[in-house]
Amino acid sequence: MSNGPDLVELLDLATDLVVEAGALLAGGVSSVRTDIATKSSATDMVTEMDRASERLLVEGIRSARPDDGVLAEEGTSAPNRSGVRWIIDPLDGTTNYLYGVPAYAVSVAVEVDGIVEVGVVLDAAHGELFSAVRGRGARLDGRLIHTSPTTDLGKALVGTGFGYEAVHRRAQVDVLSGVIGDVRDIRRAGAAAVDLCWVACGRLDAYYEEGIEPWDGAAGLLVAAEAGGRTWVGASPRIGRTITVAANPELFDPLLGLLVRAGAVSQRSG
Ligand code: LIP
Repeated sequence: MSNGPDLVELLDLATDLVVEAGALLAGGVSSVRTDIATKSSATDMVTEMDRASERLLVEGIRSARPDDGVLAEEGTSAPNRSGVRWIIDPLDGTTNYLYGVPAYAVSVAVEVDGIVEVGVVLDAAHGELFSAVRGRGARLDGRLIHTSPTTDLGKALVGTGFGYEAVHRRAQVDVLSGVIGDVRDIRRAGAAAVDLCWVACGRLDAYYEEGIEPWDGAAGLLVAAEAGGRTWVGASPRIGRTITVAANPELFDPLLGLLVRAGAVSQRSG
């Protein structure tokens, strides 16, 4: 019998904190344009609300579980002395948030011994809470969810996104031009965590994106996988970063094949 942490307790703590952070973000949605800094490029913005949400999440984790590690988008990093590490995006979809586009999320994943066991994503604008515990399915507001039944790539609605650096964006558009003619259509919602949860509940048939960061994808990847999807994070030689792919099981191989053809992936792997 394992002495690992209680995953339901971790899920409950993650859920409480994510909901609190979502309420904090809701309170700041109309006042955020006054304090904007940039990160990797002029298009990569961070607001005081990204930082405030991160503080709230990290303080909550520290007070409940002081020995846990933390990796968070806005720079908090704490060593892991308990085997548990929290991977946090305090506001995924910052650009949407700044413009009032209703697709932004708080994303929290909990890793135990290097494996993500719990994922919680709050689509804060819609108040939709996605969650998953490894081996126990994925849920939207408590109800089990499943990936779409679409079997034909030509009829697939595929989500993607673009990085912040101009050189990467141009390469991503080249890949997109190799994909868009072979699928039903493309969506760019602007928050990778939301995209992955939409694959989980069938609003998207599939999603791929080059260059997202661990905090963007960690929780959503578990939600998508627990909803029956196939997920993969591999190398994207074109931009020297990672590529993240999630799809229902029928579409995963055809999509990966298309991404190989479009030059985003050098060899097939699942
Ligand atoms: C962003 C996303 C978006 C993606 C960007 C970026 P941020 O995260 O989730 O969908 O295309 O590359 O990673 O910066 O808003 O947390």
